[in-house]
Amino acid sequence: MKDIRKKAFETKAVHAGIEKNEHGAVVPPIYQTSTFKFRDVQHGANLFSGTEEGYIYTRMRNPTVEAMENAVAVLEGGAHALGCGSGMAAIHTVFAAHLNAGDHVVCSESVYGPTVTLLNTVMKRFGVESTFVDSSDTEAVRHAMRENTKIVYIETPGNPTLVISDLAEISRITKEHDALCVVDNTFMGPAMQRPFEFGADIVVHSLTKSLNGHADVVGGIIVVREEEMYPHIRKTLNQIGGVIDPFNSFLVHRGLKTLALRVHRASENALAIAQFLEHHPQVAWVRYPGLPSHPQYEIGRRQMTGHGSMISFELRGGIEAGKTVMNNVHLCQLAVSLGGVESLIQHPASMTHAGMGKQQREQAAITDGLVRLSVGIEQIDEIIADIDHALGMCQAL
Ligand code: LCS
Repeated sequence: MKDIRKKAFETKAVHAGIEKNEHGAVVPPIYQTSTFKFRDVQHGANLFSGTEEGYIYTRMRNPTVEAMENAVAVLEGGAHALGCGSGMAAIHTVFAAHLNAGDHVVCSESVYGPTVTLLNTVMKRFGVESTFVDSSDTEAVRHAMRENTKIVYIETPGNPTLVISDLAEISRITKEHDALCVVDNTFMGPAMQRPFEFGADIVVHSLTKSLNGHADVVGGIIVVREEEMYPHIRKTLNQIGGVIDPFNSFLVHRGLKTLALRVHRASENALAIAQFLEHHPQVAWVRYPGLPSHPQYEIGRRQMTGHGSMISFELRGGIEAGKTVMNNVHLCQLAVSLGGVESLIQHPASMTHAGMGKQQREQAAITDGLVRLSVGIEQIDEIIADIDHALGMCQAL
């Protein structure tokens, strides 16, 4: 399709990345091959030297992987994308490509737990220092910047507190310091937030979440705003080797086609659930970007075109009541991960964010009583009835 980038998001989601199929295939075929045959020795040498264009080896390039990468690049509005074996592989590859011993990272304090651990362990061993800040406080980000700050890493809304950071302001501060603004856009996805429009340099995703959307793939992706950033990251990924495989790429590409439908339905459901929780006598507080009570509601309205599917809340009965709810839901499943068609509930302090340690969790307002809900696309009254029933079990405590 001509000018795919100028089409509406829903149209791009269906058609992006499928332009070049042999035999007129409507869906990109799965090139489930590790290697590609050369015509002769000269052809192989030409491909390696770059004087001829073509495929060599699937860790380097694969047509099925590229089709999915192109689709995500179009949806994010970036120049190019690189599929990775997981969201963590994408994050690590960005760090490995851009950081040297002696460099410094400023990172949102409320991010996926293993991102904190990666910076505090592996990257620290390689001589990279990190400062974790409440990135909803733009002044705190400015204050944390140092001469050697090379990356400002933002997750907004943050996992699991849903704290929202001002992407335009933070990108501006990052540029003043000649650093890169890297945004983990996993929670909103490109249907509802496109960080490049606010000045971000690199976007990363866990494809495991809404972009695939069906809880059957682990994958990640790096999207770059400018073409010139691509070759170096690609070379780094090729050396580290954390690539995605063709079959998982195919599944993600299939999931992308319904991305807009899925996330809008999940977001509608999530708003209804957040409103239900906010008025429930057992609930101490609820954080959801679509509630005017969210502390950064206005920033969210400026940079997001929806509210997303993630809710965090705490019960008046604290963690014991939270455990009762998590143990008594039936439709919502007690499992980590998020952004799928099915509703999932989990306890960050003992699960996704356990590895951060209590002190760093407390600094990031990840309380022991916080319960996280990823809302799916099931029928809304049935999800609410499930949660209502589980909340009813707390009264017996
Ligand atoms: N970024 C965010 C915001 C995430 O939530 C996750 C995983 C990752 C990166 C890493 O992606 P992965 O390597 O798992 O593909 N988040 C999870 C969560 O909250 N529950 O289980 C996994």
